[in-house]
Parts: sequence; structure tokens; C-alpha cells
Amino acid sequence: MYTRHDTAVTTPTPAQVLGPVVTAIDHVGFAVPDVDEAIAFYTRTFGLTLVHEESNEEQGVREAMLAIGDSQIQLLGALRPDSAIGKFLDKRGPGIQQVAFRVTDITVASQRLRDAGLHLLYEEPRIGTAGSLINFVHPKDCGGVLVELVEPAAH
Ligand code: V0V
Repeated sequence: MYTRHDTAVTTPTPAQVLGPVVTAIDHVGFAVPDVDEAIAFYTRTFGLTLVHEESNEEQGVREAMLAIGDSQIQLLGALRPDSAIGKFLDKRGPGIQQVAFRVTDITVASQRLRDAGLHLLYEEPRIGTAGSLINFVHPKDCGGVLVELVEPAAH
């Protein structure tokens, strides 16, 4: 027979479920006015290696990933002025636009965060860098930080 105490112990909190699901800082995203200039700066100045480039029409971004150990910085340029990056650059200027948490399962992570009362920007995950699945927590719910969830594509 379960007592109240037993129930409290066996029902996991959102943190207990999310702990093993969130595994790393996948990347930190920098909004930049010129992606090529930014690539040149970070490769020459910090010796970072460019590992991936693509444009994501849906997100309105051109992006470049530069490796730092197991993590990356993501240089984000605007394809359109009315895109998220275009508006960010216009309102705030260049700088850190997002921090991306790598997750093992974006559906589990998103649902747990919704259950905890946080606003996820998308109903369903969308396609991100290199075929990953992504979603975002609104910055108003994360102390002013735009937190991205990334489930990397299976290789
Ligand atoms: C806006 N705010 C931010 C912010 N953007 N706070 C922190 N970090 C940011 N990046 C604040 C802003 O100062 C306002 O605060 C409030 O949120 C509403 O801002 P807004 O200018 O009206 O902006 P919105 O509502 O038009 O858009 C904000 C959101 C938008 C976050 C909803 O940027 C968005 O949909 N982002 C998700 C998509 C994205 O970022 N895509 C580009 C990366 P006050 O003034 O009200 O206090 S694509 C990507 O990362 C990929 C492909 C990948 O990694 O794979």
C-alpha cells in the first residue's frame, strides 16, 4: 500500500525527469550583421574551426557553426529584416541571442517544460541546424534568456 510519503518519493519532479534529458550546452548563438566577417574573426582570433554552414529559410537565418570542444558557437545572420535575427539586430544590435540546451528527446523536454508552466514557442518541434529538431522557451519565462532545445539528428 502506498503512503503519501511513498507517492512523493516515486512521482518524479520536472527536474528529476529533465536532468538526464538535458545533456550539454549544444551551442551559444550570436546575432551578427555579417556572417563571413564573423567567421573570419572567430577563426583568426580564437583559432576556432568552421564545422558547418547552412541557410534556414523558415527561420530566416544564415548560420555558421564553429566548434569549441564538444560545444559550438553559432553565428546567426538575418536573411530578412523581419526575421527573429533581423529584429534582434535592429532592436539590440549584435550579441548573444540564445543559449541552446542539447536534449536527448525534445518531445519529453518540451512537454515537461509546458507542464511546469513555461511557454514553448512552437506546438511541434521544427527543423534546425543539420537536421536537428528545435524548439524555444520564451525569454520572458527564462529570466530574459532565449533558451533553445536541440535534439541533434541521429547519425
Ligand atoms: C526578444 N526578447 C529577447 C530576445 N528576443 N530577450 C532575450 N533574448 C532574445 N533573443 C525580448 C524583447 O527584449 C522583448 O522584451 C520581448 O522579448 C519581446 O520581444 P520582441 O522584440 O517583440 O520580439 P518578438 O516577440 O518579435 O520575438 C521574440 C521571439 C523571437 C523570442 C519570440 O525572436 C523568436 O521567435 N525566436 C525563436 C526563433 C529564433 O530565434 N530563430 C533564429 C535562430 P520587452 O521589451 O518586452 O521586455 S534559428 C536557430 O537557432 C537555428 C536554426 C538552430 O539553432 O538550429
